Amino acid sequence: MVLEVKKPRPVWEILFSTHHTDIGLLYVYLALTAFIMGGALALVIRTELFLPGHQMGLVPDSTTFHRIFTVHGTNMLFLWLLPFASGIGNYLIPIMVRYKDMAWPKLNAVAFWMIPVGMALIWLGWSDTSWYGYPPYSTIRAPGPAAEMWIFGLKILGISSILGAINFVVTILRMKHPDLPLMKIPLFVWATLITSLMILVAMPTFAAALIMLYTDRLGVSGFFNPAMGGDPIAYQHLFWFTFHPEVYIFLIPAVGMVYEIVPKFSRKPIFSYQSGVTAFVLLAIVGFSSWAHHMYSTGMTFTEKTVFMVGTLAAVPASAMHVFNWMATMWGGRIRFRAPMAFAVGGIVLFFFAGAGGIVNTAMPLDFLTHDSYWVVGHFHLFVMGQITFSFVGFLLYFLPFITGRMYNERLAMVTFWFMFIGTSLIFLTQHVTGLYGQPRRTFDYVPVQPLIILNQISTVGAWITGTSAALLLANLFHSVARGKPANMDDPFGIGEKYYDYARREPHH
Ligand code: HEM
Ligand SMILES: [Cu+2]
Repeated sequence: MVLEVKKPRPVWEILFSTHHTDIGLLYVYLALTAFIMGGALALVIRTELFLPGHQMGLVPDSTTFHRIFTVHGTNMLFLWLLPFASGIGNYLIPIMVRYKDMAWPKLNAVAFWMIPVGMALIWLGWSDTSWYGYPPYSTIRAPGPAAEMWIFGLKILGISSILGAINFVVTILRMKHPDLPLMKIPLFVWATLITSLMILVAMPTFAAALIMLYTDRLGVSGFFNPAMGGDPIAYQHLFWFTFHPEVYIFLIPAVGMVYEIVPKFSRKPIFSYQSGVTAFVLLAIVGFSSWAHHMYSTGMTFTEKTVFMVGTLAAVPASAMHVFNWMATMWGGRIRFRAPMAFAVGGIVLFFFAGAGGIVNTAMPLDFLTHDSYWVVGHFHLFVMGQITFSFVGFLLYFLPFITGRMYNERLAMVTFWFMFIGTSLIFLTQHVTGLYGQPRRTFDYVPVQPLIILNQISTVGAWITGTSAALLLANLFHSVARGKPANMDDPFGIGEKYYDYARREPHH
């Protein structure tokens, strides 16, 4: 059951493989690469903002700044979060549903190999449309071919995730071992099933919006051009109908991973499996009922706003169900606070703050204060960097011995955790206050007043600390793969439990 890295194989054998563990690892490698590349851009952004005014040399002009945060945002969401979740899913889902591979292994390889293509388009295009690509800027002013490359890059990534989602749904629902009832599959499988179904509902809308954006740019249509009878706000509805649910598509796999970690390291079964499943389903529904909370300030009627406010607030109990479930699992458990557990628990703490900030955005009168300010940047980063990235890193460490047969350095991993936790809190909790002081997002300069300077400097120092933690993580991973101590494969974390759940019980093909 311990594999790949132990018996070296020629690289091309892995690259041309259609086996789900190989594809899974390719996804994970690509995602980690993207995380580091996107993180480097984040450091550039924050360093530029260390002082008001224009830091000569680092970012030559405001257009370059726009290009940097556009690629950073697009990269982090579509090349770090989605591929990492798909990678772990590819690796584990067939094992967890007891089938020999994904339902369609070749399709699986195709879906993976579309991602490097999309990645190349996005990085080489270096678009400045922001990851929203809102018209009219994206249709009238944004320079080509950057914007076209961004459109086609996202298009390819979107199709890839649709293909991947179909494969997951079919694998889980059709290939599942007949002796394994749906209400017995691990919660991580439920998480993957729900996110895949959400992708199938959400993505086609955005695929259509991208085509409309492209033909608008060509001048052959005017879907979003008022002069031709179009409506730029329509784009925002299409966009958020996909991308508000998308935040749950990012979040739910991370929640599934926490469900793998918390019970094992608390040495207690999950408090309530049913409430976990229920909360996944509720989150999926709520995800689609709340897209227009991104658009309170676009002039909707009071009734519309109220409906979306209630729809959005419904996410609170659904998310809280997961958190209560984790806390009740930990309660009275014999907790072993090793690094994977530290990352999971740290993620839960940041999840709490992210949710609390979200309630403020949801309350529509308050949203008029926070909208498009740094508050929002702080809020959604507590999700994407806090809860989601923390869960991913925790899971990666947890899973490492299983993949490589070797152990990472526990002490270094705990130092990494504290750096990342303190750094992330410094950046993004502070940004809430920055936003209340009125700093708008997506600008590379700010008013040189004392509070703003200090707040930005705290954020930037936090970013450097977080950057250091990422470097430590990488060093630990490399060291562990090459020279780590052989792990005790019966019980690598001393939690009195075999990796039994992840051992293949069907023959390898
Ligand atoms: C050390 C970690 C990070 C730092 C310091 C950082 C910093 C930033 C900054 C300063 C912006 C520009 C905000 C604006 O002006 O609107 C930004 C945007 C963004 N970041 Fe990050 N980021 C980090 C990690 C991440 C991660 C892990 C993700 C996703 C998983 C992510 C996703 C995004 C997205 C989606 C945007 C929005 C871009 C846009 O508004 O068009 N970031 N980030
Ligand atoms: Cu939203």
